[in-house]
Amino acid sequence: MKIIDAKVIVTCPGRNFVTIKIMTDEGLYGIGDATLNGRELAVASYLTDHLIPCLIGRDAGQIEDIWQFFYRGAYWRRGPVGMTAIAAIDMALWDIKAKAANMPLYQLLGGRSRTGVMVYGHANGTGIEETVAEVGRYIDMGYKAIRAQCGVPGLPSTYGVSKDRMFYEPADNDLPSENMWDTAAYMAHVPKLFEELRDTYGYSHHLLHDVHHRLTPIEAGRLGKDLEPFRLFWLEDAVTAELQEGFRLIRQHTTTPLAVGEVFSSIHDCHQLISEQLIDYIRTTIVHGGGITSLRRIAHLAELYHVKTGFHGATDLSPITMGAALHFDTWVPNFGIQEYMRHTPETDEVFPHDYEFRDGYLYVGDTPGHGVDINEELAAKYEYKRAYLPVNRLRDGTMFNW
Ligand code: CS2
Ligand code: MG
Repeated sequence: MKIIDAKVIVTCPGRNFVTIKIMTDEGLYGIGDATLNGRELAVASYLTDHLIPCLIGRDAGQIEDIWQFFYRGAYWRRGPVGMTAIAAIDMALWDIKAKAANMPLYQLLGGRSRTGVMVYGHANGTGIEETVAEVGRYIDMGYKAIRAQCGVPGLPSTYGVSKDRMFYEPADNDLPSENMWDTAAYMAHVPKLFEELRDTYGYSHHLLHDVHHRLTPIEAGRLGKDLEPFRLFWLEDAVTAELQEGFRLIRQHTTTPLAVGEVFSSIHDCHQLISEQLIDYIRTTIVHGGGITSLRRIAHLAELYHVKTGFHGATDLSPITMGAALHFDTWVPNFGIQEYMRHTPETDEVFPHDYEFRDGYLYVGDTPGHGVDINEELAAKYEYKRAYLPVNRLRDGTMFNW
């Protein structure tokens, strides 16, 4: 089966999404997510101007060879833009292969390991009281696992506290908006939130928290220790993770489980973290980690070291990634949990899909492929609109991590 054409579709149903559509000479097509929040057009160009010309004429079934061609052939390896582009092509080729085999993608990967995929939702609020109430709302919606984020006294805004309770879109401006950060205020406040949550709801639900890259390893050790009585499912992105051995320091001080990796783009970004058991969950997901072909390697490495998957699943990853991830989650033996930040109704209209949420779990359908499509006519109605993720500064103006 030959690839005869491919195109990049940029659409903005409330936020920007980039999609590649690959067409074959047997009439089958596949689609892949190429969305990189705040840098969407860089990936669109990487595909249109650099990868697609090399794709036409190739055998659509040679998924691994095409992956190796684009990874090794670039000379300039790794990085979020290139690996997101490779991931998009990889997702589309797996979609085609599963359609050609007339089976849902999870069957092609190795069949079902579980009936449903446990997900976690995002409860947030400006203060502890509102956040506690939001967690209660998610419990009432049937979630077994809930991430809790709340505002910090004295800070005008903070990561994870959205204007719209159901959807969280951090890329909020035509140029980067500037947030302010205060580590001491944050570290003093977070344990109070989880103490209140456990006092209110007990220990029957998993609670998660995302630090969003803002501590040093010793600060993360302190926070992890302070949170131990509240038994978190995980503490996410406690530190920026370029220094993988920095997690040794965190591990020395706390048994709170650690998750990291949504910003990683290859197995090399997490090899030491996994092989030294410095983390418990790897968050790297299909769209930014090089596709299904690459994530299979990461999941198999993780399996050797008791590390489980915990895919990133934010609103700014398209429903195509969510669909492909759910097929992967349904198969992968060392599954941990799947993030599920719902998409807006207009996004779901552009990307019709067969997965559905029931009582705290997502369930894939049995449509051949990854079960997600794109309505090109509708997509064309939503023009790209430049949007940046915020930046963060400390109170004294020092540039910091958002
Ligand atoms: C977050 C994301 O979902 C998460 O865990 O870290 O909201 C992240 O901030 C966005 O995906 C960035 O675009
Ligand atoms: Mg995160």
